[in-house]
Amino acid sequence: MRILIVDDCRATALHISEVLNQAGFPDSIAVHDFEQAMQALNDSRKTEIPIDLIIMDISLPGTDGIAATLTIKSQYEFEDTPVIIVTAHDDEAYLDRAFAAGASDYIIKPPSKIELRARIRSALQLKREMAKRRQREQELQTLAYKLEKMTNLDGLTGLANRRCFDDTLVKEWVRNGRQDVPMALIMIDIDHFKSYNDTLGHVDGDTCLCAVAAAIKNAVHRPGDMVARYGGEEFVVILPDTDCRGASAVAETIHANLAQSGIRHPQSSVSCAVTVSIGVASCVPACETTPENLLHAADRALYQAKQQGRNRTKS
Ligand code: GH3
Ligand code: MG
Ligand code: MG
Ligand code: MG
Repeated sequence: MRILIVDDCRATALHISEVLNQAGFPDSIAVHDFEQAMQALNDSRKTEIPIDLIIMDISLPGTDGIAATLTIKSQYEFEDTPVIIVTAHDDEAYLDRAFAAGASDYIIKPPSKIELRARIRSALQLKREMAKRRQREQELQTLAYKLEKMTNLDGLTGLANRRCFDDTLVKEWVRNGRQDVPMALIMIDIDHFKSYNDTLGHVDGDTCLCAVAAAIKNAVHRPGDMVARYGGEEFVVILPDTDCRGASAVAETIHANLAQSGIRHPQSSVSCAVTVSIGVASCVPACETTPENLLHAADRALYQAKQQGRNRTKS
């Protein structure tokens, strides 16, 4: 336990340090004004030997002990460091101000060994409990973040998953409808992926899925666009404020990206490389239609792309 004593009276500082020693806290540093106190705190940060508690006099030259406490407690690194105000003042106005500034306790000088020990122990106990609570909160936050990711992201590709897609589709439907602008859906299905898996195995199949996901992701750039894994080897893209022409251009970029990555497909009837078939649909969301209608339209277009020989886009 390292304790910082801030008192402009050297004799008092020495006395407190002796009392601390007798009370079982031999490691204390005495400083005599606010600047020296900040210096000691900054040194503790640099050397990573923390100061666990501060005993602060009120009457200091320049900045008084209460203002000093306020400054120290407002710094992120020291917000949990307890400050005990020790003063000759017994005016209750100081007591109020001291606690308002963030002091943990307030002792009238001269403190007895027993009082000092009891109050220090209590302040340190509170600090430990606070640290434990903060750690628990942090663990819970990390867990909540992981859970949120797990519910919204596809574990293999890192894209949004089906659940996230369903939510976003409805939100975008409402938003684009309100703005009276078209929105587009792109459905993408890998060609002959079953034979890819059957020939090269599921591990290579998974790697291929990730590469296709990247080719799709690299084709969309607007902040509101969303790429999701719809299921198995099917992907879907939501393009807000986009008509059929704009969406078809994105689809062509997806074909081009994939051609550029040149993933070999030993069994493809289309080419030697992995290709995709794409269905595009777009509409201005209105009362008489539903997001499902748009999804079905994209799905129908995809079916046509498959029927007409794969590795193409239909709208
Ligand atoms: P088409 O050109 O008509 O789309 O033919 P296809 O073989 O791609 O279509 P089909 O629906 O018959 O096969 C899809 C295959 O996708 C079946 C399965 O082996 C594979 N698949 C689905 N999900 C995964 C996955 O998570 N990992 C891997 N490796 N393969 C998957
Ligand atoms: Mg003083
Ligand atoms: Mg499929
Ligand atoms: Mg397929």
